[in-house]
Amino acid sequence: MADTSGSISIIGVPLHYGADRSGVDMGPNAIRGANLGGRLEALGLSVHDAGDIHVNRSLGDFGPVSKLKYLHEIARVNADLAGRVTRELEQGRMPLVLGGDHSIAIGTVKGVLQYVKRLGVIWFDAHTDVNTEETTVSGNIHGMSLAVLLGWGHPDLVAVAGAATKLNPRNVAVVGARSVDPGERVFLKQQGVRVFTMHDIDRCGMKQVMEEALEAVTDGTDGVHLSLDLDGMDPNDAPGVGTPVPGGMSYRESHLAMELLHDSGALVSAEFVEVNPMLDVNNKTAAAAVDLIASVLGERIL
Ligand code: 4U7
Ligand code: MN
Ligand code: MN
Ligand code: MN
Repeated sequence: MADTSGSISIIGVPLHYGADRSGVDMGPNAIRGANLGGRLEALGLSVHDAGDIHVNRSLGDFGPVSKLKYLHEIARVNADLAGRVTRELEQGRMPLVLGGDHSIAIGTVKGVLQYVKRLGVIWFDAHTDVNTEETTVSGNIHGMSLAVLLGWGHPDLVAVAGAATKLNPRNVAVVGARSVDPGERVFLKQQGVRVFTMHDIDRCGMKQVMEEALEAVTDGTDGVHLSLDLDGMDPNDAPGVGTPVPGGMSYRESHLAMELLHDSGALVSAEFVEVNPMLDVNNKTAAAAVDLIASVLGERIL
């Protein structure tokens, strides 16, 4: 496998259809605008901005066309994204994908899976994102992306980059969960996905939770992807998200998680999603995203 440790490729995905709420499409530029490039260059990394994946802007007038809102455009954008992510890895660069809503994990992770067949995933989130067409109440695809990546969900989404391109549930760890729908609970148990809830973090601390999570995602894999939904953080520290849930991971706990993931040496790709500048307070959430990105890529206090 190519060594991507010194070279980063930023890919923006200004998609909001998976959340069915505007503003999150401005996330990539809000994160870039919080001095992302400068912070990464200060770490000695070579930073390449690949620009944004194109999203059709004119679908609002038509409204949702099926139970899965904006299914066709979301599938198309994710297929594009998957191709771009694979290409960056082939050229020796670590993909850093900026959302956009969390439905973009479908494209990011499937793109990485083309290159790293045995991939572990840390899913940092208040939610578990394992709804399907059968269980979803909202119809919002950003609540389905992890199910799709495990091979379950609408065929048009599972087919992105090939239906065989999927994760092993044993190598997936959700960290920070505190809002899980009834149908999701059943699915998670059936699949055997490791879920570290806020209760686990309260009881055992972030250090132990991340050690157990990293053990699961590195066992028999060749690399780890970080899918970080900013709503995993506490809304006091990251208010600019569309689906905030109280009682989340603090700024310091989130940092520690990133530092331990960096120290594992297993990180091959990352994405930071659900930053909504229209809901943000003084750019706090975009700034927190940049702080966490820098931490997971090796920034230290001393
Ligand atoms: B996010 C929800 F019902 N589960 O399916 C749903 F609570 O990517 C929320 O984690 C999904 O932000 C949140 O709509 C998706 C809801
Ligand atoms: Mn979430
Ligand atoms: Mn999510
Ligand atoms: Mn959300």
